[in-house]
Amino acid sequence: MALFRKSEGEKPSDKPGVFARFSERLAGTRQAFGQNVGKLLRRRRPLDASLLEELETALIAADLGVGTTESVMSEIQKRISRHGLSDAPAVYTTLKQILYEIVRPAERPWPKAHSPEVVLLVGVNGAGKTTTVGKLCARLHGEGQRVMVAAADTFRAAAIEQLAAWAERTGAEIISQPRGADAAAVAHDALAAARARSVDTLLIDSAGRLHTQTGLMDELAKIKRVLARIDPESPHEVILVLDAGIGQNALAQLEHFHKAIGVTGLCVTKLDGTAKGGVVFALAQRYGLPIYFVGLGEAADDLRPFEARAFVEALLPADEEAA
Ligand SMILES: Nc1nc2c(ncn2[C@@H]2O[C@H](COP(=O)(O)OP(=O)(O)OP(=O)(O)O)[C@@H](O)[C@H]2O)c(=O)[nH]1
Ligand SMILES: [Mg+2]
Repeated sequence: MALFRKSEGEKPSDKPGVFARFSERLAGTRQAFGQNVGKLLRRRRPLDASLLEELETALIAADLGVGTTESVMSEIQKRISRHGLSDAPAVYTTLKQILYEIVRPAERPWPKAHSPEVVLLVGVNGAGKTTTVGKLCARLHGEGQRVMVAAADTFRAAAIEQLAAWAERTGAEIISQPRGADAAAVAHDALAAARARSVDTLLIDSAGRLHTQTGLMDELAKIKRVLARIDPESPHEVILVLDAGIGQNALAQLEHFHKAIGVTGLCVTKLDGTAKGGVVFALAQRYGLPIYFVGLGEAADDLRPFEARAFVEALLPADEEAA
């Protein structure tokens, strides 16, 4: 069975549903794009140097980040001369296409290559790791999978309880040890149990940490080493969970975590409650990692596979809708 195939209610034929959900939940970021980019480009204004300068500022204000804005602007310049663009609405259409091309490679299904598929979720405090594990449990359970979670955040008793509550709600098995236990030992026991019980997917929750906390970053490396002792290819995925609300800081977090332990994919959470979702473009460009999922709310079904087209359309709607 294909892991993470689209579940009920979001088959490719159900694009309007996916588009509507993205549109509705991305209201904050859409407003940021509308106020900055949309307002500027939807007027029938001739294309000149000042328009392009204002566009550059607008993209930075919409949280694309300086580097991504620069590459977008240089691509726009190329297409202006290639296609003879002459007014703002033509640039709007071209910009949408360029933004789509940036995020399109990040829309990649999670490859199913192992059984159990071992997934380690990492990130700073409060990014949404435990909630994402819970939502993934619900999603995979809905696909008929046998799912296990490992409570490798052993710092707080509340963290273990939070995960246990998700496991109970979603029918997942849980492996935990009392607070203060060695996180790597929990991960080790969980993988051994997952193999013995023919689990399809093992999701390992981890404690929030900053890259400056060397001891905690070393702990992640230890979890990886210990897992690899049982299955040299595991963990098969290391997913960095990033809170979209932190804007450009997400990029620095990606740099640090990637350097420290090697990240294989991203989950961008809390896109529903922020105006800073433009950072997704910068994240998609950096390292070319897949964005497996986005968090569009707190409920179990608010974790959605990233859809590049729906994302761009939500932020920069078609001219007729946007007017
Ligand atoms: N609106 C919204 N809230 C979210 C989303 N994902 C997570 N949250 C909320 O963010 C808060 C923190 O989520 P957790 O899952 O506990 O974060 P964590 O990374 O496990 O936190 P630590 O274990 O303390 O490091 C909770 O209140 C979640 O409900 C999302 O996509 N949208
Ligand atoms: Mg947590």
